[in-house]
Amino acid sequence: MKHYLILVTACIAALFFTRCGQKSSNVENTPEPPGATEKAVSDEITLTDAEMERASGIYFNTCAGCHGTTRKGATGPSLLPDARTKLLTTAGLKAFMMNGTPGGMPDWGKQGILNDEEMDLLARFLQVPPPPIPEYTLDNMKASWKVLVPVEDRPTKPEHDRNWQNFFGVILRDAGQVAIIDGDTKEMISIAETGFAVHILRSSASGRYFYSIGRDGKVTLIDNWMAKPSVVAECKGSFDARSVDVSKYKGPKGDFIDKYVIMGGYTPSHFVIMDALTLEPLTVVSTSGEACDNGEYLEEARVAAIVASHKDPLWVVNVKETGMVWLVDYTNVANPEITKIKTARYLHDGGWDNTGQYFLVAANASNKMVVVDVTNKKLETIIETGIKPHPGRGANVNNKEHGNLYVTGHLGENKITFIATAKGDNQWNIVKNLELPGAGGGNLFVKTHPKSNHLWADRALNNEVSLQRSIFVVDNQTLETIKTIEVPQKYQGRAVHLEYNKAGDEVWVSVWGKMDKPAENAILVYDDKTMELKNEITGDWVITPTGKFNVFNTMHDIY
Ligand code: DHE
Repeated sequence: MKHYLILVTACIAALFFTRCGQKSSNVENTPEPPGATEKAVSDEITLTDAEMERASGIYFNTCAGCHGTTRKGATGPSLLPDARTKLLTTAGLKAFMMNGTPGGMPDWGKQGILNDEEMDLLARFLQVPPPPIPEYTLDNMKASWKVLVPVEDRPTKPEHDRNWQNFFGVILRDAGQVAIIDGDTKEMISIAETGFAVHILRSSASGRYFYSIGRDGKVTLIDNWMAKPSVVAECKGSFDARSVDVSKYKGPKGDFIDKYVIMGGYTPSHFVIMDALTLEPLTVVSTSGEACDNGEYLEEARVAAIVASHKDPLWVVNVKETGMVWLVDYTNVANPEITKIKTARYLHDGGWDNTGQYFLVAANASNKMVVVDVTNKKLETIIETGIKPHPGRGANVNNKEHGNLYVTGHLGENKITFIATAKGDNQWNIVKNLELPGAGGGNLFVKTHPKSNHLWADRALNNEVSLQRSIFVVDNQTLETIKTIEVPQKYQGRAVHLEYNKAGDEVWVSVWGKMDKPAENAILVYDDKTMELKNEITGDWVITPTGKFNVFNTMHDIY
């Protein structure tokens, strides 16, 4: 994993800080950021050009997700010299990097991701001003755009007789690949080359295609109807990204099915609308703007979760730093109409309630869940939950006493929160805060299925190794934990992310181990009813599996 990280670090640093006309292989027109390699000097600390370039790459990979590219802070605190880092000093900053924090900062040093020399370099980098964010324009995107298999050369019906709506796309994070697995037979049928550290997959509205988005900002399009599902198009929409979704509104004549795709950029902060079948970039809209609470103008206003409404031609675009939820109408993509709703900071991940009217999103640095009434285009309510809510897409539990309950876990404390969503006096009340067995938070994902009476939760970011390796099963009626399952000892890594099969009777879990030890990585399949392990999907190709996405459940937003 380490060697790959260093390689990728170097590549991304090169993208950000190229000089003398050097070009990345992906993006021929990548512009040169002004002053990016100028020598940085603070009162006591200096970095050479080469150190600045290397430190920027390491920062980009390990820190920017939580602290922001401009280092103003988001899920994690500000890392600007004036605010904080000079006071902490090189030794103090290194201690944080080595040990992490109970609030969710990973222990990069202890995990062996950063060595002493790298932590020292990064600690010095954090005490000088950050480099500016480079531009990335529609022309840059067009230069990166490739159609590998034109639409007219793609199959008109599936080239296999597999149950493709039960396919799983599994992210092989550090291999830069996505595995397509037949959910009925558990066979790996294809490995698609997708690019650096794919973050999520989403299914097209028809389910035929998977879209992946990577930390390199690249969207790839995978065709599940091909005999061997493969990448048929790709386009890089930004330097860095986490979200992608498709147009899911049928419209009077099914006009928007497999019509558009939207990707959200972290760096630069913008969203891009592309043609869903070719990935031709069509429209770019900057998300920089005023913060929801104090009106401050923020250039770094990254796009966090994006979801697509099934009821209206709308995408819900969550702008992290400004705390604004944008409802983007895609009926006129050349000039999309946008409704901007002030909520809370910093927006991260979320999902639909069971009716598809309300979208619930974590404002994780405010310890709140925001509820947006998407049908009526307004803020519904904001709910105090716990320290750093992290729902993923959340889960919709069908509880006999309270009706539907939307569920989120928390990174910063041991709390699984159940929120009543059914209309009536109890709507938006927390009906239960569940403590899982063992101390501390670190829950990343929860999942259930309409056909199941169980909610499954991981604990991947807990400080305790045995809890990182455990998954927890909760009864949807009593809302109590009924089983704790530690993954088999032969697999060494964190148990992360859960996904049901189409029928809702199996739960798939990744064991995210080291890149150079595939035998210690696995995708485990549990029987949802008996909670027994029924399949272990392993092989040389199972390298750092993280998110898994079932075609049927993803196209219908079943969670
Ligand atoms: Fe994620 C979802 C951002 C770290 C695996 N992650 C999301 C979403 C965002 C996000 C904004 C919602 C996307 C959507 O629904 O449109 N994630 C970030 C970060 O900024 C952060 C904290 C740090 C970073 O630098 O990336 C981060 N995420 C991680 C991980 O370390 C995980 C465990 C493995 C990895 O890929 O690095 C991880 N994130 C995931 C997964 C989802 C996700 C699997 C989708 C869950 C789902 O069921 O939809």
